[in-house]
Amino acid sequence: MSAVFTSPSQIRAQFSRAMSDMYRAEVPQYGTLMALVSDVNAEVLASVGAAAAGAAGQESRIEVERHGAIRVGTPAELATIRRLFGVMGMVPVGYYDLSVAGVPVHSTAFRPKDTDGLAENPFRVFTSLLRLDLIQDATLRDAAAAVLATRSIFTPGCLALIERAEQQGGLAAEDAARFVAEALETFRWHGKSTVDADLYWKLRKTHPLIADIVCFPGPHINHLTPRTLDIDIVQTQMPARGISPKAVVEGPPTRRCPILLRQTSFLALSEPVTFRDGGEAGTHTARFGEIEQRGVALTAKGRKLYDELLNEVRKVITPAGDGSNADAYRQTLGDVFQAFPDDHQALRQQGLAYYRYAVGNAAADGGDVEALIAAGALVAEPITYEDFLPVSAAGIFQSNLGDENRDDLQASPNRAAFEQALGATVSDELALYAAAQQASLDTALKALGLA
Ligand code: OOG
Ligand code: NI
Repeated sequence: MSAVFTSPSQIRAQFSRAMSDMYRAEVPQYGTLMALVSDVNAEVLASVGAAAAGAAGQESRIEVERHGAIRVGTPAELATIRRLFGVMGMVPVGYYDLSVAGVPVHSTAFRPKDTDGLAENPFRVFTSLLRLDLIQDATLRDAAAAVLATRSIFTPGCLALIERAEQQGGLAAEDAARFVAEALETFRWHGKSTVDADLYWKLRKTHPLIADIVCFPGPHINHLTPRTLDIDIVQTQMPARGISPKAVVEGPPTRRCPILLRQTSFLALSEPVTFRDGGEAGTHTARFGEIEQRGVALTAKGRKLYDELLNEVRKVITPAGDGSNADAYRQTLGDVFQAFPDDHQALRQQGLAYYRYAVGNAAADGGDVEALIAAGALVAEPITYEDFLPVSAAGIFQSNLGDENRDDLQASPNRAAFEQALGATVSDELALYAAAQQASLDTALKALGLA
């Protein structure tokens, strides 16, 4: 029966392409950035190859790989977004509390969670839910809630097709194409605010992010991020193409063996907005550009070391928004991260990162995993980190909010409330990597007759 359905991965690929086309038409710098990333990736593939850039066997995926980000206003919106992404085989993975960094949201990433789905199309969307409970001014909080209560961010056609997909267990080709077109509408930019100018400015003064989430018809996509194989080259070449990146790259330093995720962004647009009451028009800055480079996924032990080292760096130096201490920051980051092993054998043997095992060319004489690897009977490739980093995400949020005043926030992670809003639990990303590693090892040992 399912043979008549378009696969979730195909729908996801179609949707990712449609989103990219829409965003390129709305934000021309995104097109410029895509061209730059594609040039640099081609150079890297030709010079050192995919494996050296931390992307062994991922040549075809790299070309279409990107993530996006949206921010929704209510639990009901989040719950329906989950069902919408579910049609495309994207499920919530990970919980990110951004209140620790002064941003009144908590988040998850919708993404394919199995190895095959990631290989078919790794599109992900970082999705944040506004936390009205963190707005202290009760009048403003109520006004924001009232605005959100009246909007409907999904087209009727989209809702009907989500339901059909859930009931049938999939969508036929024609429905899938219509679903992609209808779903896209939720993420479109609208320059006309749904509120009066006065409320917009009040919310914006409380926190620019709150205005961005509350005052528009829907959760416009705020960036789409292509994956590059060398973020340092892209960062240095951006100015020549008329793009000025934020001063420092978020995440780990430049390394021989890339780990986790490195990201940099640029402020894209100050967009004209008009208001419901015809109040004086203004500009709103919400949409930006970003690039990412992905490395090997770290185990809990590796992640602990990463977090400790990053903390140590930030105790000595915090990157200034204006870039004035960027060189010193890079220097300190590099120095402190000397303590993080930078070759795959060490990372693997010390249990710091995850690897995918496969049968090698040499015959197996038995022995343990290390002996099999040393003999060439078994090979280990890094498993790519498919998720996000809260400290980096906060840096990305901040660099795109401007330096306007905003109220201080109380750090208060609340995963239970997030999952209740979502109507589902979020998967534990570390458990997914561990399972992928174990499954690959089991399969390889069986093939060697050693199971
Ligand atoms: C999301 C920022 C987080 C990332 O790549 O870490 C993010 C947002 O600004 O809505 O996209
Ligand atoms: Ni992003």
